[in-house]
Amino acid sequence: MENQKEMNVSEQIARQWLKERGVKVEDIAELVLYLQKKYFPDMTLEDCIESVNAVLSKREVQNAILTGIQLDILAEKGMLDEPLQSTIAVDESLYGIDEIMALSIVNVYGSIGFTNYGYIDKQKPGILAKLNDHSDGTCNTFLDDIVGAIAAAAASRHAHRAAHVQP
Ligand SMILES: [Ca+2]
Repeated sequence: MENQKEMNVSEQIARQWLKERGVKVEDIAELVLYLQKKYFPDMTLEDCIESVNAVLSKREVQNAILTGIQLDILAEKGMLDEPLQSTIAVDESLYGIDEIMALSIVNVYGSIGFTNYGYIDKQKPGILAKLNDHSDGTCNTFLDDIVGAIAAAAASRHAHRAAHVQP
């Protein structure tokens, strides 16, 4: 019971932080639709929202969201020690830990997630383009990968489920 309660708080805060960082569930659902619409033309935004919500209910996903956003915020405020402060604040391309952390989300629904994640990370549609625009001084070094990974995992979840209902 205590454990259950703790999990709920974690999901609640993870959702709240995503929202505060400018990412709505609908924004992530749009990425899922972008990934899946050519395979499932009948898929609706509502289906995608349902899948994103299922991904957000996973504890390992919440942990990645909380850790990543926390580091982004601390870097934005200049509160990390060097060399990490500069590395994260300028989103140094050789750092790579942001992508590694995102893989813990991608893994949740198996290996299709990797393909989806790689694809969406290259294309950067919708909210991902916004998160990669550093012109307003915000640091989204971890958040862009986390959002792409949630979308990739939600797309994999949908593909797995569709494979089970279709003959
Ligand atoms: Ca990144």
